[in-house]
Amino acid sequence: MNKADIVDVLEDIAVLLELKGENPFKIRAYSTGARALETMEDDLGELIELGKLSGMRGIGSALVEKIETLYATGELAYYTELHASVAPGLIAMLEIPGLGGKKVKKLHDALGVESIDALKAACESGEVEALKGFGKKSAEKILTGIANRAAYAKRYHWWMAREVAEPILAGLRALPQVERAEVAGSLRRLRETVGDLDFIVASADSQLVMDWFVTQPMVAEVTAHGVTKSSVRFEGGLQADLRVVPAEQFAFALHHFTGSKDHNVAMRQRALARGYSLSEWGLTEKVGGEGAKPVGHGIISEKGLFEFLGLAEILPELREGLGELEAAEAGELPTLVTRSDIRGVFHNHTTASDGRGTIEEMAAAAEALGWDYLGLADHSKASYQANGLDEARVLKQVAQIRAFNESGASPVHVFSGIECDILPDGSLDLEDRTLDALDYAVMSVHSSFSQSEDEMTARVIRAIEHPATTMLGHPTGRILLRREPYKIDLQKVIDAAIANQVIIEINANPRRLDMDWRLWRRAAERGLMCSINPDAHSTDGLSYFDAGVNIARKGWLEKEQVLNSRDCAGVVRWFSERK
Ligand code: DGT
Ligand code: CA
Ligand code: CA
Ligand code: ZN
Repeated sequence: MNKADIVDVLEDIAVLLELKGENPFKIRAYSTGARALETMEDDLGELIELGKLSGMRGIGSALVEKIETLYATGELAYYTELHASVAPGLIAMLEIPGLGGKKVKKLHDALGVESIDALKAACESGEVEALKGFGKKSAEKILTGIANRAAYAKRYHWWMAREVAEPILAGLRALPQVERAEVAGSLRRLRETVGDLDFIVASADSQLVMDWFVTQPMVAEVTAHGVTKSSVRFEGGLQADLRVVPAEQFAFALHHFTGSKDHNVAMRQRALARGYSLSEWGLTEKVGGEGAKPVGHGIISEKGLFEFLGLAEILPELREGLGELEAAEAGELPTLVTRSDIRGVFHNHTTASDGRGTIEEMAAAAEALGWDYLGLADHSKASYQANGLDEARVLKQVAQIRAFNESGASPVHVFSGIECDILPDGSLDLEDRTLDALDYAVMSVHSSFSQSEDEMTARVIRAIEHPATTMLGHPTGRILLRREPYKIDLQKVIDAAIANQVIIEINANPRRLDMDWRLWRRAAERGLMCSINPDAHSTDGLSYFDAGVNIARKGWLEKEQVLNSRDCAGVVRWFSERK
């Protein structure tokens, strides 16, 4: 676990202890420790290795071992047990602005409230404002906080949202009364995160579809139950809207609720310019109002709608209001890379570093996916928390992979790679002659995230300019919904990558999706090559390449711009020409 995540855990512990009414000195030890760790300049891994953590100002003796455990394993039994010992409703209350551990404890002790709903009732009945230390203002503030919770609502990784959506969609399609059903919105546009799900159904019996939807076992709360629209919240918090429309409106509703807003605005303007008014209900003559004459009767698909407006069909993932109408009009939409174009993947870990699959297991999983080749890129020694490989272990693995290929045990060709750390000064973690023994190398930043933008940019460009560099790994280090990207001038990085014929990856881990889709179209036009890399740490992790294909498509990438679409010989050629 990295430093920022450990800081979060320590802060969490402090709040939970507060909530339990623990000794203030104990609580302060954790909050002080969190702050000390957060502002610490030194590399945490180095401090731990040198045994210097216990000497750091602000880090008490009780914390040293916990930080070391978190750093090494990402888990801490003390924290897990503490978390489990507090009612979930009280933990939810902590998310309301202005409510910390102390206040939640007070509300719980004095009023017995153990859920947001109970707290809301206590505010409305005047119980909260009567409480010492609260008053009318804070009761009102709590109520607004509760009401705004939807607005601050969490987003979810696309991968997780899809897992929730799929069984619902399958269930809707299986209802005999349902003619057509789709998920619209950001999920269909393949955005990296999703706010809520939007189901669109064509059916003549809307009440029955609604009744089915709101009674699904994974529904935790029904927030609306109408004839044309219902909304629910699933266990885990994700919300979903369902709209049922008559079959003849389906294409228009699907297009409208797929969005994006910017795309819809551009489409409506285009319709207006041609004398039509476009909405989720359909197309009418521009006059508007009740008497407006409907047009475009035979349109039963989105393709039909686009054609009616003189456009080639624009796939949902391109509907972001970023010039897709212009490209569709000019017949210049890209032929997007597809999942079946992928012949293999390059950035994957094995049991040699922090992966859970052996060379043999990973190759078998690649074979099951129908791939021709698999690149293995374990961590290098500077990532010692991930059991990174030193020079000798790299060379040993190269020999193992050669023997595996020569044994003929698998139709999958395994390429020997490495995910080599880019050290803080931009030098590489392994010696040139070690890197030379490999087929390819992915270079990644895993430390000193808090460098200035200039330092980080220079650091990464120095690595790109090294002749052994084949690819740049997760170029911003972001963890979606959790950790911001480190500061880096990606345009300069892209320029350097193009100049040095270095590939930039789309790290397909659904929590990363780094480099961002917004940058790909222009970068690829200028000659940047992409590789879709699942960063798999187990055989299951290989399936993440799907999420990477999504992002490549959102970035307008075609097959030729993605290394993974080449056959084995094509990949060998790419590697050897750049050595
Ligand atoms: P999300 O849920 O935040 O991840 O993003 P979306 O795109 O799924 O947004 P959502 O669920 O609010 O609405 C679904 C689509 O409906 C949206 O992409 C476009 C359309 N839509 C919603 N509200 C408006 C609006 O006020 N104007 C226009 N033109 N379209 C809208
Ligand atoms: Ca949505
Ligand atoms: Ca919605
Ligand atoms: Zn990495």
